[in-house]
Amino acid sequence: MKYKKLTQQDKETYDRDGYLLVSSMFSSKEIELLYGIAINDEVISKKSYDRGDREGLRTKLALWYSLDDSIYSLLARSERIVTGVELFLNGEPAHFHSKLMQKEPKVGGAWEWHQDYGYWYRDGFLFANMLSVLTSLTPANKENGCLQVIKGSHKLGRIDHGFTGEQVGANLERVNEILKIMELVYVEMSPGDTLFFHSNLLHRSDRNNSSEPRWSLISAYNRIDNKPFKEGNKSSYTTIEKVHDSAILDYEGGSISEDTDFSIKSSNTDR
Ligand SMILES: O=C(O)CCC(=O)C(=O)O
Repeated sequence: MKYKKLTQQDKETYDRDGYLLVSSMFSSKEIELLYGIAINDEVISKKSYDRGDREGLRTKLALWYSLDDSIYSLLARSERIVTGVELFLNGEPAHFHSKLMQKEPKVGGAWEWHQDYGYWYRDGFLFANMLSVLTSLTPANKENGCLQVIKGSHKLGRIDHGFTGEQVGANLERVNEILKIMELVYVEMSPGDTLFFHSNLLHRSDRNNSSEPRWSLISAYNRIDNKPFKEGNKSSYTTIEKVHDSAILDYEGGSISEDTDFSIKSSNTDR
C-alpha cells in the first residue's frame, strides 16, 4: 500500500497559509477501524469532559499526554504524520498531547476564535514552534460545525486571550479587524482527511446543528528543542518512537489503557 508523503511544496503552502489540508491522508479502512474503536471506547467515554460555549452548549473531549500503543497513538506516531510534522516544524518533533473531539448532533457546542499558542504560551513554551494535526473521523461540514480558519493569520503573532463563556478566546475586537482584511475559510473534510495547522493560526468552529456527529482526533506537536520552562508532561520534549504506516491496519488491540495520563479537567486552558 502506498502512503502519503508530504513534500517541499506542501511545506510552502503551510508556511504561506498557516495550514495544509491533505485529503485521504488515511484510508477509509483505517478510519473505519479507528472510529469503530473510538465510539465503543469505554475508557475514552469515562475520561471525557465537556466545555460550555458562550450559549451554554457543551462539546466533549478526552485529552491525554503520553503516546502509547493505542490505535490513536499509532496514528500520531505514524511515519507519514511524524515526518510531515518534522518538515513543517523544521526540526525533530515531540508529542504535546492528543485529544478525541466529540461534537455530538444538536448538542455539540462552538469553539470560540483562538490560537492554540494562546493557551500553550501559558504552559511555558517560549516559541510557537508547535502545530496541530486534525484527522476527521466523520464528515466535517458547515452544518455539523467544521473548523474555520483565518488564512495566513499565523503571521500575526500571538494575540491576547481571555475568557468567553467557559472557554478562553482571542481578543474579539482584534479578531473582527483581522476578519476585515484576511480570508475566512471553512475547512470541510471527509473521514481520513488531515489538517496540519500552525499554533498561531486563528481558528474556531460553530455548534453542531446537524443530526450527525462530528468526531476528530487532534494531536499537537512541539519542536523538541522548545522545552517548556514550566513543569509539565515530559512527552513534549521526548523523542517520538515512529511506527510504520501499516501499524494502524495491523492493530489488534481494543480501547485505550485506563493508565493513560489523561487530563482531568483542571483548568480552562488545558488544551
Ligand atoms: O475541532 C473543533 O471544533 C475545534 C478544535 C479546536 O479549536 C482546538 O482543538 O484547538
